[in-house]
Amino acid sequence: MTNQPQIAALIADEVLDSRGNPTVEVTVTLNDGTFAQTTVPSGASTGEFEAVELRDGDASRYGGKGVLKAVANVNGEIANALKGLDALDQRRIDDTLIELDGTESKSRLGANAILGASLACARAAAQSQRLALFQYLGGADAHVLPVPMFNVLNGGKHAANGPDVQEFKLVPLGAPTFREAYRYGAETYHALRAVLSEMGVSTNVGDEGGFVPQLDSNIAAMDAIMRAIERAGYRPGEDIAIGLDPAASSFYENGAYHLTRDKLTLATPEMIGYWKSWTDAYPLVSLEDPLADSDWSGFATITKELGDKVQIVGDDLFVTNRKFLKRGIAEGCCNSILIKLNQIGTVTETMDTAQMAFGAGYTCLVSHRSGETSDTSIADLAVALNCGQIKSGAPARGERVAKYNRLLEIEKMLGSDAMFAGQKAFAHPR
Ligand code: 2PG
Ligand code: MG
Repeated sequence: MTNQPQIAALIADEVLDSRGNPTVEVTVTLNDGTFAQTTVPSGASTGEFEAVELRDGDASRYGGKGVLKAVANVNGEIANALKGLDALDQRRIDDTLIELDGTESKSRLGANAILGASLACARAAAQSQRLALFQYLGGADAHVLPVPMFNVLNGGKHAANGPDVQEFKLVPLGAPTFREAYRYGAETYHALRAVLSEMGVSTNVGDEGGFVPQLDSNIAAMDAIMRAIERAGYRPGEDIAIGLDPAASSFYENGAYHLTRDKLTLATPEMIGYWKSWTDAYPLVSLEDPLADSDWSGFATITKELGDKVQIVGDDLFVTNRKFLKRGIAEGCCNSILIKLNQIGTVTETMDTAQMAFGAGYTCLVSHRSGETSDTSIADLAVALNCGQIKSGAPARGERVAKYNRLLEIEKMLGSDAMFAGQKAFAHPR
């Protein structure tokens, strides 16, 4: 017999996330005495085919958003099924969870319950082996520090009265190290606050810590960001590029894109033309969900037209699911995929999706959710995958900087082995 650590117990609880909504926290104990905890994030602009987050629907508690059912599923069925399993066999743990749930969408037990269990097990296993999570998940080769994408200007579903475009992100790809990239981002964030103040618009912040100015057009936000980059003393494009997540499904209705700020209603070809003009005028390196998640043929067209200039990222389109990524690869949609653990629901499936993407020459961008906690697992996941890109919101607000601060720690642990992805992270258009 081996002395592999086994799962001894799982205990879940209902806690609150950064938006004040309930979420699932799971603590796993192993028979060697190790224990580890994780908390599950939650999205607002969710893809139609994401794994299902189980909410109680009891209007008398948290407006129906309670997660007591998901918590009970962890404490009951899930704990029973996982108890005694080899804690180091993550694939078996995750397969057990998937089979136990029995649905394609993880709607019976809840993707929040399942991810909480899956990730807590991975964290406990790493700890029992005295490894950091990134080393446990990524092995000896995990050494690439991702380029952070700092969401400094929020709109869409993350910010009432903001731009239609959900995320305007600073991409400090010219920095020599992660630590310096973090500094570039924070300094430019503060410069942006000054630029917006001078313009006489609000510097209140949205769900991901970016400012929410009331501007007359979406492109006005781009100009403010360009000014902020320069004011902070950086060269747009060379030191700091720009990434966008329009989250276009959120302004797509009846077959057209409705840009309220611009007073425009656009069909797909015009929407593509709109993004083309932005790509020509600004140092854009990443464009996520530029079209709605039902607009597969539009995605193929925009990838063909702009994919050699800018990374086209599928988030709502792929929902971290191999089934949709496979279709995207076959149809030439995107050259990059957003990687979110809770869109698919287990650690193993998440990593399998990333591997499929790499195999097809797609880049991977590891992502937080708009509803977050202080859990830092995604920082480790990004390094484990050596994928070179992460987005975790602004370089401000506790739940956002927790991930970036964890990357500082990882960079220090790796010492001279650490390699900052930099420009190279964006050098592989399909
Ligand atoms: C996104 C995410 C994270 P949400 O669209 O990429 O920024 O938002 O978590 O609301 O889906
Ligand atoms: Mg997105």
